[in-house]
Amino acid sequence: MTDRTLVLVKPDGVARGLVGEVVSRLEAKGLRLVAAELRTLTREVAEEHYGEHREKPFFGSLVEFITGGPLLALVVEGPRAVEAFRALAGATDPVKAAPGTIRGDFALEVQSNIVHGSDSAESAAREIGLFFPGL
Ligand code: IDP
Repeated sequence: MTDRTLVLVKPDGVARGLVGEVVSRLEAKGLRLVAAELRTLTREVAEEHYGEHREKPFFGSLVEFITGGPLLALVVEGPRAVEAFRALAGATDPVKAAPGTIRGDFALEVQSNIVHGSDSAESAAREIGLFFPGL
């Protein structure tokens, strides 16, 4: 059974030159690239993508951050792709993320945590539709 998930190398990860590192890790794990595009998000797409956080105190700052420069949007596939990439990414708070994970190895701040990965099959379908309509 092959699943798909949406992965973002967020603007901090692109600015720090970590695109190759992230792609290398997910390919090494066995996940396959289905789509890839470097783009700067509009506020509308960013607010839709993070819609579940609309009421959170960090929402405005999160939208500024995610629209603040180019990000790399990826669709990847493989067995249990959602769970597999979340394991590679590590915990949301990089200080709590285990060493050996992307966030655990490369980040210190909760907002600038390098990568996004869909958190469920339902989120993946919604997010892939938002970023790559028609895929
Ligand atoms: P996830 O990215 O690990 O799924 P979520 O809780 O869905 O984590 O949060 C989405 C994103 O919002 C995080 O990756 C991070 O960039 C940002 N974020 C989460 N919590 C905070 C916070 O307390 N302050 C600032 N930014 C946050």
